[in-house]
Amino acid sequence: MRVASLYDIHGNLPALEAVLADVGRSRVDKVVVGGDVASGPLPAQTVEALLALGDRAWFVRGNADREVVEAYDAGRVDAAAESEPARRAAVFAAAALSRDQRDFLAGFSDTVTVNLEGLGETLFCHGSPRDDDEIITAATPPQRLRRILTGVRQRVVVCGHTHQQFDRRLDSYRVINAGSVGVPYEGRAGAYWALLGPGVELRRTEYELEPALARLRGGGFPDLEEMVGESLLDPVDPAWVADFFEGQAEGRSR
Ligand SMILES: [Mn+2]
Repeated sequence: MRVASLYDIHGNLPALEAVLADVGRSRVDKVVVGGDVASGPLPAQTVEALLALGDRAWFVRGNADREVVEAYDAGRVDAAAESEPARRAAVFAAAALSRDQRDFLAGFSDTVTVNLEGLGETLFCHGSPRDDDEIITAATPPQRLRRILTGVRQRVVVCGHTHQQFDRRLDSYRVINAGSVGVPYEGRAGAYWALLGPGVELRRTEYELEPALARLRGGGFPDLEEMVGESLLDPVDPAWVADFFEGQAEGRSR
């Protein structure tokens, strides 16, 4: 089995379309979507594109998918009333989704396990195997990563959530971050994903930013300029982002 793993799309439909075209040329058996699909500029259209994959795709729940469903169920529809950007994005998405689309998100799995050619049993999760909101980066200290991996049976773990690709080894484990399709923190624009089996290929798909931005701006997403600024137009330094996330992780270490 050979899979394309697509994480952290965040409502960036033009980026998703570019990646799906690339995936179509890559002879994969399945697509694993690693969560955080709708929370962003074009929520409903992005969910429709994913639904169209049908049984070619498996879905892992991200923290943002969970927050969108929570916002939908609580009847929160006023994004402007939310002071925090992630909550604002969740409410914006919840207000855009239909009941069927909400049910689709609510049906995502905590984790997905796939037996991959050349890699063996591989665990796909969003943040970490135990928590969809837990941070793992290229800079996560071995002691903390070892605690996170305690009890994980699979030798290969694929995660996302921090929007930056890596492929690292610790003890007998290989931990891979597939990167972010929609909101990468890579220091360079593009749509980032991973092709798994037999090897690990960290991929970057280019797409034309100007027409993409015009479509994204049409969605009325409140934090669009900040989102595309820090990820695509004037990308922040990836090492700074990893340090920033590690600082957050330090604050709630266990
Ligand atoms: Mn995310």
